[in-house]
Amino acid sequence: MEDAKPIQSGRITEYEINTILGRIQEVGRDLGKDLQFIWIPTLRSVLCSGTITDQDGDGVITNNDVILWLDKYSEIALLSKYFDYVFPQPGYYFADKIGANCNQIEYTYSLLVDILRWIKNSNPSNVYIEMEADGAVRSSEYKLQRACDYVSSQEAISGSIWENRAYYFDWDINIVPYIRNTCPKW
Ligand SMILES: [Ca+2]
Repeated sequence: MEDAKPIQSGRITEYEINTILGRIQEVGRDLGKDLQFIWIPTLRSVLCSGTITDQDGDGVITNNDVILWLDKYSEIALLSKYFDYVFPQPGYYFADKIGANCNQIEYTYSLLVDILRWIKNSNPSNVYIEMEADGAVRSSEYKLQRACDYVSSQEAISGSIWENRAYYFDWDINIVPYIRNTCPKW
């Protein structure tokens, strides 16, 4: 590829990602195994860095500006072709706000729904979601609700939870059944 582009401040280039993919496929052939190349990018790096400005020019900052911001700065649509699956981390469980280092705009449930709709509609079909939670769900109704919102937001968009998902649950796998006591489809 001649148009190798530095990704995220030059830490890795598109050319290098393609080279890693080639190596994985080569090893997979040697071993006779179907190896997969999976990417779990954090959306917080795009959503929290910088002050989100009025992208659509209507004078107010709304969900639409956040979606246009993602269109402008996310590299997921560009790079997902190199991966078997991509599971963006919405960051909603961890961040109550986004923009200017997670301190500018409320990360509301309606924004989560719009961001998941963006994941589905503005990215290739191998892009899904990472479910996110940690031990705080055990002691905080608020955190448990934020975790369960990942289920209802997928259902709001697709009528059901997405068929492929990655999971972040800190170090304790028992977090998953704990959350499922409240929202069984998590
Ligand atoms: Ca606006």
